[in-house]
Amino acid sequence: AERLAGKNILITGASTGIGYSTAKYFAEAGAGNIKLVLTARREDKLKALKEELLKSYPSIQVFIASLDVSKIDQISPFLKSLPSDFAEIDVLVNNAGKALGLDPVGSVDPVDVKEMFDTNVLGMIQLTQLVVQQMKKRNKGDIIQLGSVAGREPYPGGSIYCATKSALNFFTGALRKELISTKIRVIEVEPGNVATDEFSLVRFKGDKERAASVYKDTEPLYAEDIAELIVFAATRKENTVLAETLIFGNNQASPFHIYRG
Ligand code: 8X3
Repeated sequence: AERLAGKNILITGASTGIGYSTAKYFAEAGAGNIKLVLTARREDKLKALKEELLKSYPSIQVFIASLDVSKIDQISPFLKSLPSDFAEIDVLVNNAGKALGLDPVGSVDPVDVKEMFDTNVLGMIQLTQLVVQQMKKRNKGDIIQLGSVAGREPYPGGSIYCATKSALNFFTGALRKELISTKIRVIEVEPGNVATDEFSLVRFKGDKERAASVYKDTEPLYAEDIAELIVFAATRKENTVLAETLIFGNNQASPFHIYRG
């Protein structure tokens, strides 16, 4: 808790899944003394989360704002609109992201290609560029990136999603190297399958059966498992950077190696 004391943490995609769990885990780990800036497209979901957080941790400060990171023109105005108490970001969690479909090259809808790149890559880059400017001025801060096993090992049907996550991985690696002389830490977590409420449902456009089949007969990771890792990374001593962490459920060892008992 001491290592998080007074910190201002910005989480994108906080309405559900890993972002939602990460907000809760930071609230808990912050022992009442942190600030959270929570963004997502759906403000009603953020409102409910804010109420829930304040009920359990009345002394934390929470600011919510509707933000679609794929609309990159809206990112700078959003940062400028933050109340002064929330304006300096100590920890940025670039969580917002999505996969759409599992179609082979030749059949991927160009609308999906654009949406994945806009969200997972261009929005993430724009937000990071703006936040890193302020972190550089203060010579501190943590940038926590949601990568994926898909950014390390491409799989059939994942051409676009894998390309976005490998773009994130290389962007992140370059940034970490640029910042070696600073106190800014650049951290990437790379999950395998995580059974969240929406990731596979969004990928398969509402097909519940297909979404459930991804995790069927395995014990997958859950959003909380990734949230725990993110908070762990943010609470290491200042000398320590969890640069890249590949994290799987115990029944998975690659996109192709999944034991279904
Ligand atoms: C999520 C993991 O395997 O669906 O990033 O690409 S996977």
